[in-house]
Amino acid sequence: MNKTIIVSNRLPVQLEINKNEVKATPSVGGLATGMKSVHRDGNGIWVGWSGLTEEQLTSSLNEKVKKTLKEHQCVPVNLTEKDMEGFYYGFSNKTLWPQFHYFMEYTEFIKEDWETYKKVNEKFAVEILKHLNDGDQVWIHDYQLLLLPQIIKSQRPNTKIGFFLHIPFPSYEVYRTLPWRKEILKGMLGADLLGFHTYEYERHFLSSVQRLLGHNMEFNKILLDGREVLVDSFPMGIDYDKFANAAKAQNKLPKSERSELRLKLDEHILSDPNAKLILSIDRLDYTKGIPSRLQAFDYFLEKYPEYHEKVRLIMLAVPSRSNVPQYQLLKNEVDQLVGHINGKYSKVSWTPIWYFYRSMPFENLIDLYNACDIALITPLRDGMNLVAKEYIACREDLSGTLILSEMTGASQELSETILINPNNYEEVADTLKEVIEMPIEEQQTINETLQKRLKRYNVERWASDFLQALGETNQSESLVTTKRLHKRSLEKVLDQYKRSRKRLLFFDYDGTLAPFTRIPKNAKPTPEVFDLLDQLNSDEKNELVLITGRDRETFDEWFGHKNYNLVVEHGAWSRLKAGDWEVSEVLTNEWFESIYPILESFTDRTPGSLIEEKDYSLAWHYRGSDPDLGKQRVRALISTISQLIANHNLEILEGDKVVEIKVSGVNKGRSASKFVLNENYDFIFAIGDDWTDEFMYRDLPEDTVTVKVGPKKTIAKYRVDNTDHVFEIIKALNKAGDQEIMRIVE
Ligand code: GDG
Repeated sequence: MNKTIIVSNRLPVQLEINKNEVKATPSVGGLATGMKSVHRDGNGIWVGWSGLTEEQLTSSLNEKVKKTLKEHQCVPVNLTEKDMEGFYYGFSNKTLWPQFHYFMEYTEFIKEDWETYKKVNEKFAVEILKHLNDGDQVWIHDYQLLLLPQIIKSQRPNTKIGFFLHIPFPSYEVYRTLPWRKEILKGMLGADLLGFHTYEYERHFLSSVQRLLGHNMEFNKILLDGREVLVDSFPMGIDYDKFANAAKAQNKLPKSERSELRLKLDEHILSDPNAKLILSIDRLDYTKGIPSRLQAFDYFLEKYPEYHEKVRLIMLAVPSRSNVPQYQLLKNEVDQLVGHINGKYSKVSWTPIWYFYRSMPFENLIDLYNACDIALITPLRDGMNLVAKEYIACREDLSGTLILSEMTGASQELSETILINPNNYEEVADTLKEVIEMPIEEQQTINETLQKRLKRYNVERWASDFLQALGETNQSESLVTTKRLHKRSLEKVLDQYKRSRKRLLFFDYDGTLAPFTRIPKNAKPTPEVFDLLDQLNSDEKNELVLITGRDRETFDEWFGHKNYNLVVEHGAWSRLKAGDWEVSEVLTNEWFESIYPILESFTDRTPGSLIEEKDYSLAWHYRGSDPDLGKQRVRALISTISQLIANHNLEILEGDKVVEIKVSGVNKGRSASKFVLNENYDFIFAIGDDWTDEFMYRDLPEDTVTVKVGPKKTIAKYRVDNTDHVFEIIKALNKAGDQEIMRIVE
């Protein structure tokens, strides 16, 4: 039976070692809950670090740990203290975490940490591969494992891999500063499905991929050599019923059974009809904006003294990553601020802040959600923020108000609540006042909408939506209908080639015989290309045609000394063997003078773009430009020249990062078809990468062997990945031709 392998930095169980005996308690975190059914059903396993370093594990203990974890369907990845230092405290939490949360001043780029990060990602892969069978799928979580998808994909190309990032993906301008930016993106692109909490993060990721790796995209699909990566947003939900039911159950408890914490909180509420409790819960992390929140609260108390003795901030800060220096500094800062504010405003009967620096049991967490009138959740950056959602889920009578930072992923889904900019103390203070005064009906209207949404899109739904999308990947129309020219199909083509008497072979140039270059003039044919083409051309059964959109002058310079058939400018000019160039259509270029100045003005305003002037057409290249700007300019250009196009009987061809304006009706299909009329060919072959080559595939006889280079949509029969594969095919054709000659000689 096929299974899902879940992978995250930590396993979803807590281990306790007592006198060499191991006890495991399942974690109750959001991820563990969301994954429960995926993990338990169908023999799923979870791979991750157990929390114990190799140094802590004696060999007998190691066996016990493994055995205990196995009972919980968990597989440990063993890490040393040094691994943890470089991988977790180092690269994950001193580089990726601050950078992805826009804390550039805390971001460190340390080569050794990067090396350890790579090594640990490999260690995870080794463990996964031991358990990975054909048909299994893998779901990898979070920023500690960004390289893992590609490591697995390279070993098991047929395995479906999903990846979900729980933290923000930063804008390109921030991401580009990472020294290992390309390696990280390539690592992530090993996945078939990449999930983010919000569309913003998805957009930032796509933009970085486009700018740094130059891959083509179709909406949210990234087209790689021979496969696609789907990128989408899946906002993570909570275990709604668990929180709502726990809150209900606690509200029902008689006073005698309530926790001490709850009784103390109730005491404050009952002290004054206008008393309010404000809640703040986070891991103690600089991204959560705790010092700013305290400063805003200080400002509120200063600006609105009428709330002294009435309002109290209940602040729970859960210890986190205390090995990282920034977290120690933050702890000191928060301690000082709390001391300062309490010192400044406290009265004998009132302290404005109750501060807890610890983790609380689940029941107490519910007490806090239940008892507090306002939740003040103001991170400076947060991938999602589940606390905000949990607070809403716990409000049984629909009272209470969530004040939420617009820098959290959750703010996208909870837009009906009160959103603030956490850096604006004035706004936070005024909002607090406003919310304290907010009529209950208004609170209820907001919470009703939010509760419905959170109940529907809960964490299980999140997990199942993700897995459904993963299941549907790789079934895109273009990949299904166009076969890859693999060993078997190539053998069939070669066999046909050998048996034929007269062959016609069309080769596009750029992207087919030469990889793309930023400056078109630099894509000169290499000696290898000449060797391959010469050999093809020397077989007298072959009629070789190079067919291109390029200008005549360049092709004459590059191929003029060869006796190949050449067709340039999409068919405006042709040269048969070593003959003279002939205009194949009655063409004019008088229209250049009206179009050229417009192209010039676009070039001036689009850095990296350039105009290519051919005899009968003009091409505007934008491969060197910002991809988004390029696309935007093309739309504007087309709309600017549309009237002129109609007047001069011209047409626009949109190629790969180029737009070409030429006389209508001249295309590769029409020019290729003319060759077919000359002879009775029994093998016709056409290969190209651009959509202008689609005219050939369309117009050549039906039994033509048509091949598309690259991942874009096509009507060709076969597909290959890149120019290297094209060379392999030519080599195979040459070899097939040779063998045939050998047979005749023998
Ligand atoms: C990362 C991203 C993203 C907190 N204190 C206690 C306690 N908690 C529980 C809460 C909540 C969870 O911890 C915290 O989740 P958050 O989402 O708020 O924040 P991160 O830990 O930073 O999580 C974040 C998340 O991943 C999921 O993708 O939302 O943006 O940074 O569930 O209830 N639980 C208990 N005692 C506590 O004292 N029992």
